[in-house]
Amino acid sequence: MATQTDARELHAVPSEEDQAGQAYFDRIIAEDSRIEPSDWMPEAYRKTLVRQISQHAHSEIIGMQPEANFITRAPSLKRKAILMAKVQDEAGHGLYLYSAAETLGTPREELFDQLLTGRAKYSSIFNYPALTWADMGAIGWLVDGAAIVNQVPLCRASYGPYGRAMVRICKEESFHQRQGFEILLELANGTPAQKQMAQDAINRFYAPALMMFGPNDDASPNSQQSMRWNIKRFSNDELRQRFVGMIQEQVKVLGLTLPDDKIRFNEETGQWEHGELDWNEFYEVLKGRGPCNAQRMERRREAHENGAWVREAASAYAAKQAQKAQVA
Ligand code: BYC
Repeated sequence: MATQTDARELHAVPSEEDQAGQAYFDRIIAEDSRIEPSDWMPEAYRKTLVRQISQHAHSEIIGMQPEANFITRAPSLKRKAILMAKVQDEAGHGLYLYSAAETLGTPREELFDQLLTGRAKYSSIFNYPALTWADMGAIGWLVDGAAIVNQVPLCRASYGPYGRAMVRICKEESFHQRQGFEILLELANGTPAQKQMAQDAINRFYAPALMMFGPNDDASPNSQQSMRWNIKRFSNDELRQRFVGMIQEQVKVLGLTLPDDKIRFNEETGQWEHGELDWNEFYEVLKGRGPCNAQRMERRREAHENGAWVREAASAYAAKQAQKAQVA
């Protein structure tokens, strides 16, 4: 009888099917082509994708909260309609992404459970409060702006359903960024108090937006492997520097400033440089100790419970339709 160790060793020898699968996978990645749901893929690749795509989905869903709080406080009907559309877009992004993650074999209920029990991460940025109307501008310009810089390369991610979902998401994010910029532009050209409100929002969101790209490259455990698999195309620092270069130009149009006197273009490296970020603060937020973590999670759990009847009704309807189809 095989001992446990023997059984593990036997299991460690890849089957012919796995070897052929691995060879196919390696070729597709080397050709910079796409892996589809029915293709063989290494378990670690599948796991990384479920992790990243589901965290991204959770971020979209939790990310609805800071802006949703301002729908009733928008300064005009037009602003209210635009903000409602934006928040709905974020819900849509969450749904495309949960669908993409499900194609990897993890059911949505399990992903929800991971979020609701605090086992899954979501973007650090959404644990900061939105205090004034100008924050709607700063979120659109800086948060959606950072999201675009991070996500445009993900349109070329090697996993087909993820890359395809990102194409539509990025189109909508560019509208979001422009609406945020426009809110700030109007405030910046308003009264001195309005201009100050816009500056204050930028001051508060600048560093947290830069942290959205993740830890510095030398502290990023997943980047190298994700880049080898063509999931990520650029490192966290490369994208962060690109973002700084972009916003330091745009802020001039606003007639406002970024709260960082270390921003400069390094001619030698061809990269933008910026001041040190407070990584202690970042890890505190990741551990659930940011300014709004508890509030965001409480609100999410409440919304999930309140939506139970919708899920039940949808399941009952689906079961009824399936039964009808069987009878027919
Ligand atoms: N916040 O090895 P690393 C939006 C985690 S939604 C929290 O560099 P990776 C919007 C990371 O997950 C925007 N956690 O990781 C919505 C990892 O932990 P685990 C959301 C972070 O995966 C509504 C650990 O730290 N965008 O735009 O190679 C309204 C080490 O990091 C963060 C996406 O999700 C963070 N900021 O790279 C408005 C984009 N950074 O999993 C706007 C897709 C890092 O090992 N995701 N961590 O326990 C990605 O591109 C990558 O997952 C990341 C991290 C760049 C975020």
